[in-house]
Amino acid sequence: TEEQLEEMLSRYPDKVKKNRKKHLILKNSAEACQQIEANTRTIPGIISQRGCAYAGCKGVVVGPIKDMVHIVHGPVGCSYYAWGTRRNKARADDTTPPEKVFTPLCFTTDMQESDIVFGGDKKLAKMIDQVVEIFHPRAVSICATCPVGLIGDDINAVAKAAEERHGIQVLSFNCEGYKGVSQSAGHHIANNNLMEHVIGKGTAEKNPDDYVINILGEYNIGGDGWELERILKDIGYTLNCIMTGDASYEKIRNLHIADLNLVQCHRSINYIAEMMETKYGIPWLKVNFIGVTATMASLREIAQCFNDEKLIERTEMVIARELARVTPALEQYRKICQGKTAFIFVGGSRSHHYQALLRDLGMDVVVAGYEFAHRDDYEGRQVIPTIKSDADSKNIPELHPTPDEELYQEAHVHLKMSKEKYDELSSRIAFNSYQGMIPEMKDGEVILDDANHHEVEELIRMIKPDLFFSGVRDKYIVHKMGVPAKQMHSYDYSGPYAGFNGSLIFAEDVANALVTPAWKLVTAPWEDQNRSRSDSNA
Ligand code: CFM
Repeated sequence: TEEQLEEMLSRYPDKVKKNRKKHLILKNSAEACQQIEANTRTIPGIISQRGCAYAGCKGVVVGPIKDMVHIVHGPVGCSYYAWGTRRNKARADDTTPPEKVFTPLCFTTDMQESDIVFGGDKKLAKMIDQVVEIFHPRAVSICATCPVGLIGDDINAVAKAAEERHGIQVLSFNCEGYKGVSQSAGHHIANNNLMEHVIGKGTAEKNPDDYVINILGEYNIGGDGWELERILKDIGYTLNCIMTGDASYEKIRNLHIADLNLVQCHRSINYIAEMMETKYGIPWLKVNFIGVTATMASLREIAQCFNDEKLIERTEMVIARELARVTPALEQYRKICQGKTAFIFVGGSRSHHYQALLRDLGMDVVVAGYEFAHRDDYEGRQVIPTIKSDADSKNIPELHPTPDEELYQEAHVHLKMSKEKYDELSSRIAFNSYQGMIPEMKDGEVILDDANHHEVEELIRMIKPDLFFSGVRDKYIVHKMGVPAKQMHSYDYSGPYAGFNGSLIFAEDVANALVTPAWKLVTAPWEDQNRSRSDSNA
């Protein structure tokens, strides 16, 4: 209730309280448009769950590209903590042999004090030479960490010289950690650079009869992308590229040959979706492949996008077959999950996507929050023109691509239909748009931006959800409160969670967590009469 939220905020100094209040909404559909503050600086001293711009660029968008070597120019810790923990899986395929899959490796210049004092650019140049000689990658990326920007190493000049020496593309990303208020800035930097220098440079051709699609913003965490590949290929689509989960540099160069872009994670990749729409005319469709109901709805929408009855039939056939296979087991798990509540706090899209899957299991999401999403991820893209830009958002340049003289085609041509048919379809299918998370939430549920430890603990104490979904930083605190917690970034070594097979694995994991008797044996600090409040915080 409002009073409980007020109580949670009452522990803050006035100025902090005023700030945090804007990041918190109690859903009330009677209010016309509930506005949230997002993508602004975390108050110094507050322990936020956010990451940095480097994490968003190297860790999220660029790092999963498997046939490139990604060099982290910086202290070894920056590289170490972006090494494998996200579980973005990759494997060799028909265009990328095993010796060109570098995902399991970790490359860093391991900057030392002397590099900070005398500059690290020579070390970086030498490292590129060694990497090319030993590993023969198709391309190289350099990602800058905070000290690189502070001392002024010119990674762009190093990259340019190395390109000339080796004849392969060397991309430099000025994604110093401090470049933005969160990893979201890093997504934007990565999107810009890939759009300007990689996408559209390939010469692959498509078969004009094929239905060629990309999935943007799918990173193959725990193998999610492979499950989607299985389903979409089975229906009959030509899956050009999943960006960037298990993606190759080669495929990204040819991203532009698709007829339709599917956008899974809007936050991290909406820039590329939008720019490709402008430059090539390729329409994009926001999808959600998390949960059986959401997956079915997305598959049906995609099928509608191409004017082909056979595709629609085939979609229904695959859906029917998959449903028959997973429903009986899901029903069993649903009996355990029914009526339970969840608190979900993840980066910038999962807190929305997983609500569909939890609803499939009969669960309600009582609190949902994002670490670093923007207002459009909460309220919908229609608010974008009203978002105030500030010094932090101006830090990242906006690219303004124009229609490509050779490759631009109108959306209806991409989708192989008449202009009239496309206009008619657009009235039913929301191309190039996203509704955000808030419209799908129920009255009385809490929406929370950039939460911190205090707020997470207080909300759990007040609401006592049956399950908490977040990351490793608060997982164990929540365990100690007697509430099972699952990591929604890495899936705790499980997965895939996407598509039909994923729903089943997720349901099993959730049901296991709910029936584990251990949680009832933990005495939450507020239930322990012998401990004072200050003890429990210690
Ligand atoms: Fe997109 Fe992601 Fe997410 Fe994200 Fe991330 Fe992630 Fe995430 Mo962790 S790209 S915004 S920056 S869906 S790494 S795969 S789980 S915070 S909600």
